[in-house]
Amino acid sequence: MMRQWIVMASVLVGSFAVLAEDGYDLWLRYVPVQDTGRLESYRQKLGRVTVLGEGQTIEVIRRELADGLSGLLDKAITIESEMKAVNGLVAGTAETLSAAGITFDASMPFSQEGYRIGAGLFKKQSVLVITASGPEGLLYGTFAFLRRMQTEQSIDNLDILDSPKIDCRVINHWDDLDGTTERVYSEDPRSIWWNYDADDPERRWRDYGRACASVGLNMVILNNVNSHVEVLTRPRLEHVKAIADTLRPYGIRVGLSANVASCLSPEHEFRRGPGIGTLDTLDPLDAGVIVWWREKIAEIYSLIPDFAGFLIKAGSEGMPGPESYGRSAASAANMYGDLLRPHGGIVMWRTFTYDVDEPDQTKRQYIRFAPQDGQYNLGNVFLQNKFGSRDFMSREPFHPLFGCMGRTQMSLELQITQEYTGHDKYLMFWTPLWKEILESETYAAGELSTATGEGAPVACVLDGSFYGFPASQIAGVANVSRVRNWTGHHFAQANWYAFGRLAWDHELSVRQIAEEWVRQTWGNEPEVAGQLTDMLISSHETMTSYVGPLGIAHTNTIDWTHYEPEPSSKDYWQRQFINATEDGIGTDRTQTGTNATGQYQPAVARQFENPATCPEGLILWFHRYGWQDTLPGGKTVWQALVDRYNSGVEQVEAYIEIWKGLKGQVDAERYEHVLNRLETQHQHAQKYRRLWLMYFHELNGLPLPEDLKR
Ligand code: GCW
Repeated sequence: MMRQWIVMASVLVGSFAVLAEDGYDLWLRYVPVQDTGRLESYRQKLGRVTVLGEGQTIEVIRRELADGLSGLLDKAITIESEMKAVNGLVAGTAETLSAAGITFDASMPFSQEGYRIGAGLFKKQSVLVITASGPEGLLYGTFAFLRRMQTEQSIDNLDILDSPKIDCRVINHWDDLDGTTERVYSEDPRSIWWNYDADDPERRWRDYGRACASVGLNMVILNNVNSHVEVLTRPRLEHVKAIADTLRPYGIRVGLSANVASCLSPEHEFRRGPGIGTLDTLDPLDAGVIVWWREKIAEIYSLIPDFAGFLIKAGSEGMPGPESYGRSAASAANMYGDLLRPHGGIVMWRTFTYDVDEPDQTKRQYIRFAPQDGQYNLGNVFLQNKFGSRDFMSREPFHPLFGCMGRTQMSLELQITQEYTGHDKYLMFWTPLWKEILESETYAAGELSTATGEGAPVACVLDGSFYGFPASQIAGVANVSRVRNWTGHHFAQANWYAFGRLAWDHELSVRQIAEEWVRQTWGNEPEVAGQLTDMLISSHETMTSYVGPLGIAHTNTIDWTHYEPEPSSKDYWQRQFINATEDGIGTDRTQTGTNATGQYQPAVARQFENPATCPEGLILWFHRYGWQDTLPGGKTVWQALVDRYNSGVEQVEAYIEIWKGLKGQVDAERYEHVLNRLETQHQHAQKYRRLWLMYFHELNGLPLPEDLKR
């Protein structure tokens, strides 16, 4: 660990030690417990620590407990492999516990990945037990136990039973084979997977595996959905095997984005390279195509026996698709699903296509995919759907496909990275928006559903519980690069952490996740932790106030970066998602307009159509207003917009003040780094406000705020 103790004196908090840190350790810092009472009680309870069993994952558990407990308890802890005496902690699968003579009530049902922490008996004396039916569950239980201690909670009388609500919890890396990451969202352009010149790349892979496992993530797609055909060639597959071998002990299976044109012969060239096969067609029902893919899949599994499967972007943004051969997405997804099933692999077919002939962009995915409900095989085929019908805007209503696909395993795609929301330069925590989407009631269960308490929120459609589907999947687009602290902004680590925690348990609250991360990453000092948690929780709304106030979207550049504020995007996107003219702003997507609301269940449509029940944060997404019309909240549209922009700028100013007040209470290296980024964010918030209000003012002639030039 890259650490160095710096002892600092502070008038406010007395003399204390602050670590100089570079963020590489993420939330797994394992610094000594500060609360002396807690520390004493932990030390007493953990006199001996035993990990039973053998195998790669068990070794990971041993290492993690040794490092974690030695750090937290501030003394060297040796992990024993055999049960010798009581007074302590033992981790073992149900099988190894009973072989060691430990009795433990394991009667409650476990899922394969679930775990239990509680009291057991060894030689008639009590012992603290972490157990699971297999090593992966034990790994998750171990991390959960360490998390309790990192956040300085009691470990007395524990009785915890936990298991994931979603089966496939997947990170998608948009990383290219040339070693770069799409749009450099995380400071360093280099991918952690596809650079062959890195010193000790396995160390990064291992530490990545630890981080993912610590929050329960179990699958990783290593390459961009805009997939280079070349990824399925032998040398690349051997590289993938090396990554898979490194991540396997952490319970992580690797998969790849596959390009459906791979089977074509080299004369055929689509986006991302010529074919590597021998064929003249990619028609998924063609016998030769099926044979080619069967053999390719067999080759992959001969190298990587637990390969996760394929993520597929097809018929979208220049990526070839089955539609050009007159076949549906479902026929292709099922073809891959059938071939992967015998090996235990899955297919994640993306719905992100928008070349349907329909003027309102937001309606196109529904038009293409809703008629295909029931055509996708259940079990190992998923339809991976972005959270909204556009593209990871700062706020969008939940995707209408979640409310109408009762016979299809829908999966939710989130963006952990911040493509349109400030890259790694803004302090911005996605979780409030993710929860808003997960908790959105689809009314797929009918009108009375919520009244009877049996609703069908997106979360229950997604986790399969509502329709009783056999499997479930969720994906998040990564924000990781080779930058030392992984994500550029130290606070962007929180989005990675939160994605894992929510994928595991979507019922966790925003506050719980934020506070857990803050305490582990910045320390348990209550005032500091409280301020940082509040800042994190409010940060999505803050960013939205200047990036997407009242539901307008695409207010940043349409160039490759999607980063800078840019009112000159007054072309197509401006008309679709802002639609500002002399007489007003916003788009009527109700029945009197594009009728995008008609793609939702009637109760949802009514909610969005009625301005009084439409969330104010989406009002201009669904409604068009004159500049001086009054919104249900009582302000004119112009005033509400001006106020939103102002509050966005003021909130960032408040974050800077809070952060400056923490000087000396967080380590100097991370302090300076975050301060610097907050200042950039402040300049950006002002720029958004200035450029967009000036642009609107030129259209409507209404007075601008006095201090706009600030
Ligand atoms: O809007 C676009 C992004 C692309 C991305 C695409 C997608 C990887 O700008 O970078 O491609 O969405 O999600 O397929």
